[in-house]
Amino acid sequence: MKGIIFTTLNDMLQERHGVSFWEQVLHDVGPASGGIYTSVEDYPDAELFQLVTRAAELLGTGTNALVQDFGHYLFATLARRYPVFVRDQPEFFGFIKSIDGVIHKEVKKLYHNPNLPSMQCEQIDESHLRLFYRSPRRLCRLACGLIQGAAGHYGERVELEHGTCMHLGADHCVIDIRCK
Ligand code: MNH
Ligand code: ZN
Repeated sequence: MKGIIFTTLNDMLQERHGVSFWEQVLHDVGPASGGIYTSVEDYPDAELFQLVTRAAELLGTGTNALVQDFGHYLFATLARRYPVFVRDQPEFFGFIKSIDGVIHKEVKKLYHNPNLPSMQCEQIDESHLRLFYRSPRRLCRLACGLIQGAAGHYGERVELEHGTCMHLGADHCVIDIRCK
């Protein structure tokens, strides 16, 4: 996993819960990296899962909810860092449809060996987009949060429905996005 994911998790938890909370998480997890993350390096996926799991335990919230919140927060960071991707897409569904073929394709040129999901889209009707998420990392909750962040950016009120899920034994996840 790219360092930007870790530095952003660090930012979010520190901003919302204080520097001592983040230090507690690092202390409890004892990551091999020492917890000093830089955006240009790669860190083990397992380390991210450990950090999120411990933070959720300390906060008394569910891991799924925290991962989704993190996705929402992460969208703002990514959009600030790569404004061209939102600038090029005037509409919310257009933006979501551009993730696989444009955004993550560019990410592959910018970063060395990024681990990216596959996200295919099927437009059901003008207010309903169906997303097929596939990734061995099974970060569908992160995807849901990123989608919510993007919806907020485009001023859309959305309802997400995540029925079919890899965490429930399916070989892919389906996320239905409905604009209200
Ligand atoms: Mn996207 C991971 C860039 C928008 C879904 N995304 C990553 C990574 C980068 C990245 C970099 C980290 C790759 C790695 O660790 O090796 N993503 C972007 C950028 C934008 C973006 C620059 C827009 C700006 N991404 C989105 C949106 C979604 C999304 C919107 C949601 C639908 N991205 C993901 C998911 C992952 C990810 C989910 C986590 C990896 C995985 O699921 O396998
Ligand atoms: Zn899922």
